[in-house]
Amino acid sequence: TPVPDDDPAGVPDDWAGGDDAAETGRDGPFVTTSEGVAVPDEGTVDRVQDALRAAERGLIVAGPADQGLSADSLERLASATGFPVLADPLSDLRFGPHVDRLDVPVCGGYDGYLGSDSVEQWGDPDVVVRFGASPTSKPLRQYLRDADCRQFLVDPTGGWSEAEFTATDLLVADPDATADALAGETLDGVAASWREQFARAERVHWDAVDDTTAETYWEGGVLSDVAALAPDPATLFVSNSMPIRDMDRFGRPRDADLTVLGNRGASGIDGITSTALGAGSATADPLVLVTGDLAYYHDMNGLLALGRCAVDATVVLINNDGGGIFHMLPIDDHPTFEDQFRTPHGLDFEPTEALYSLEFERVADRRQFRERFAESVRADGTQVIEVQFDAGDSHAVRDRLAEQVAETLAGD
Ligand SMILES: Cc1ncc(C[n+]2csc(CCOP(=O)(O)OP(=O)(O)O)c2C)c(N)n1
Repeated sequence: TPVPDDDPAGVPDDWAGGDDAAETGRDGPFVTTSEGVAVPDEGTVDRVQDALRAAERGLIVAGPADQGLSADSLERLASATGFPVLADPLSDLRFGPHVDRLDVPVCGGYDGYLGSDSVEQWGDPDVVVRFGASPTSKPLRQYLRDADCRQFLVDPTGGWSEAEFTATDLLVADPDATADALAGETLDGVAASWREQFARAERVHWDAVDDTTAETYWEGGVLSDVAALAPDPATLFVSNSMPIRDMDRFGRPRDADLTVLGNRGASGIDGITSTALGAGSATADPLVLVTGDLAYYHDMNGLLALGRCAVDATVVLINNDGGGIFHMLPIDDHPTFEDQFRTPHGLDFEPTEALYSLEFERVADRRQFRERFAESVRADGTQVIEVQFDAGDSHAVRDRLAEQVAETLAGD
């Protein structure tokens, strides 16, 4: 098609009109950005410290955050206040050396026990200091929503990023600067019994998880094993739907440098594999991706990045043939449930081995899974370890486990 003024000789030599930058690009970014650190003023620090000092039942809640509160500042604040810490898996504070170093409990099992009658009898917290976004855990969000207490939300962007709108005070300041300023004085007026209640609930929860997982091969047990067996350091990318919920409830805090990443938000399960492999290409840590079968299927093209971006990964593929999460909806006995909600596909993912030059292995039990996982995280290349489950059975195990924890907590 003839184009008016088209030059048959191609792009003229002087196309840039003498502008070197147009030809060679700039040296450096177009805009240089310098970020400041918002520090809370003295009056605010005094005011918050007064509230923390007066608290008998205080809590620190670390929600999902990228480059949020650091472990060092958390340690300082938790030591100064004596408040138990509830650490979301996406807060970057569920795992790390502070877990063993701190005298206060760093809790990771709260999703499994906060809704129980026993916890209700402990009474509401009187002060909560929150960092990051709204927690992944629905029981924790509801606990915070229902608690009649002062809630300080530290949010450097002032975005009021919470789902339940329960904060009473928004502190628009840097998380570390705020925690460090508050920790400048000892504020520990917390009742020892409050700390012990959380410590005991954690013991009961993790004992129940260990016992159940020793007896039963189930989805939650896989997440528990992944958190326990991941090498130190490691980057764990956990898909939406049940994997992140199971990591939240069954990923036990430990002294290991585990960076847990997720992709929760408007894009849903779109691009899980691509995001995980992108994260893997930006770190020297071993990369583990835990994904459901629909998420794996949805972004199978993303596996091309394994070769293109030279990433090695351990992919734990939890195949329950469809969206297992939908069993949690009250429509799981409706005639449309299978076709329109669970959407089983019956796909065999083994051919992704040849397509994307990876190693695919289907394991049959927990022992095999643990062995293959431990080998894979040390091995070169990418291994997809498929574990197959019936989603309904795994939900029944989750329910039984929560009941067992509630019963034990209710006993002496
Ligand atoms: C792009 C996109 N489409 C649809 C959804 C709705 N959705 C939420 S969870 C889910 C099921 C995911 O299934 P799977 O990855 O197998 O995990 P499981 O539910 O079995 O844990 C779906 C389809 C979504 N989040 N994102």
